[in-house]
Amino acid sequence: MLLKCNKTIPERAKHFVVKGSCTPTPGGGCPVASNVQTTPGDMTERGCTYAGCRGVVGGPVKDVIQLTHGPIGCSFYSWGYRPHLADSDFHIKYSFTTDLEESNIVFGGEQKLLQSIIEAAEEFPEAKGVFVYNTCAPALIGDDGKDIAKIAQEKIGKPVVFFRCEGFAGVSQSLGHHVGNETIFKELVGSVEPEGDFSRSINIVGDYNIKHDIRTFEPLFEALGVRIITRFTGNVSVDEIKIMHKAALNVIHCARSATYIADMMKDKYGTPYIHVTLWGIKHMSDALRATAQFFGLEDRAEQVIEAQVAKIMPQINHYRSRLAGKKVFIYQGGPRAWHWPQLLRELGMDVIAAATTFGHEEDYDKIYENVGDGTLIFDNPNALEIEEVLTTYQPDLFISGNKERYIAYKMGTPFVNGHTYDTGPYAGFSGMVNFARDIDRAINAPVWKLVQKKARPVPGWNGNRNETSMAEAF
Ligand code: CFM
Repeated sequence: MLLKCNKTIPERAKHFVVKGSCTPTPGGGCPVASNVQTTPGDMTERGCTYAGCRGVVGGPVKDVIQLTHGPIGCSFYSWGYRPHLADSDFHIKYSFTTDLEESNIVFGGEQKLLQSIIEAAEEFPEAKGVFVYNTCAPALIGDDGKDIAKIAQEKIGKPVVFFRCEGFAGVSQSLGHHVGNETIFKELVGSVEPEGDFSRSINIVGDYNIKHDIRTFEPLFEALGVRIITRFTGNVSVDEIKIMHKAALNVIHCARSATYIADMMKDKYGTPYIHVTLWGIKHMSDALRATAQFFGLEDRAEQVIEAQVAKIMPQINHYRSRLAGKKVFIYQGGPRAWHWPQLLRELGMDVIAAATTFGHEEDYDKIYENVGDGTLIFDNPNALEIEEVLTTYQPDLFISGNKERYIAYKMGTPFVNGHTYDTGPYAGFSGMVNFARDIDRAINAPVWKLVQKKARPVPGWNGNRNETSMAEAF
């Protein structure tokens, strides 16, 4: 399917399908093309491998020096945009960089890296280690950062973990997740053997504590009698990562960014894992049930679920009565686009268009499974495509990130920030109420009475960037 705005890049057609009018893959999955290099001319919103490693997986570790080996911009623009909160703020408050300049590119940056690690460790003795992220520049000139990390580790007497996550390495930030998982697993997991009974313990794998999501569900697992030892990687310390191999079960939330480490733990330590969703009433209940079943605690799970659901239902029913029948366009980085259709149905709403920035085949298969016929599913959107979809599909709500917020407002579409949350947290039972409240505020805001609510095309613009410029259209 080719949008009007893609007349000049017909390669985009294979990244769009409509469920019900496309031929599924032989396995019954979604036939959309994904996880491939962006076509030249397509102004992608994707991030780089460094972004996925530093911003998503490594960055939330709360007690290490987060050091970017590269030009200063890589450090500044990866600092503080994602609210992976913790009960301390060292990882958010400071950003460290080797600040590579022209002379370092000419003569090499290794010496500067070594000095930076030592200086930062001396300046902040409270830090429990150093995470060093490689960027494009030192990778291109051939700095051996891994070797420097080894030397530095001996000098400072704390772990120095080097991530080979140079930005150009993959087609999106997704490779950075993989690099982050693999490096942390190899360098840290299992490096300490604690005493104690871990028979009723789990790791939450792939939750990054966006706006304190973990606070909504950690007490629920505790109420089952299950202890979370490591949260990979939201509100987590280096010492907790070192012992994560002791858990009896890995409970995976974000399958896209963190199944890698669970697979490696399964191979090396035999740790089983389950995939769950921790947003929404049905999903959260299912997650507690599946965890309880593993430990033979089914009765407790039913008690916890019953009490929690009873508590939130009056508010959920209130919001449902205000939101029922509304149509949603959801565009997220990856899995949230398939985690959330169920949750939106619980509020009486339907997804009519769904997209991801870097989802893989499995993510699109899950979206396909979770939406109805007629839903547009597409991959790696750009701003013009988003405008066209808002115009032609006329959703009542657009759930996406801050990059898209003003496209939505410009087009007159109510918007909720699904990446970093408008208020949050959104996970767990109590988070579901926050999510419903934010959606209600967006859709039923009085401002829509004053402006035309539905997305509309710019007058005179036919969607083809070559034929009529936006400036002419105005
Ligand atoms: Fe996993 Fe995430 Fe997501 Fe992700 Fe992200 Fe995020 Fe996301 Mo933004 S780890 S894939 S790289 S659930 S930062 S907490 S919201 S794009 S859908």
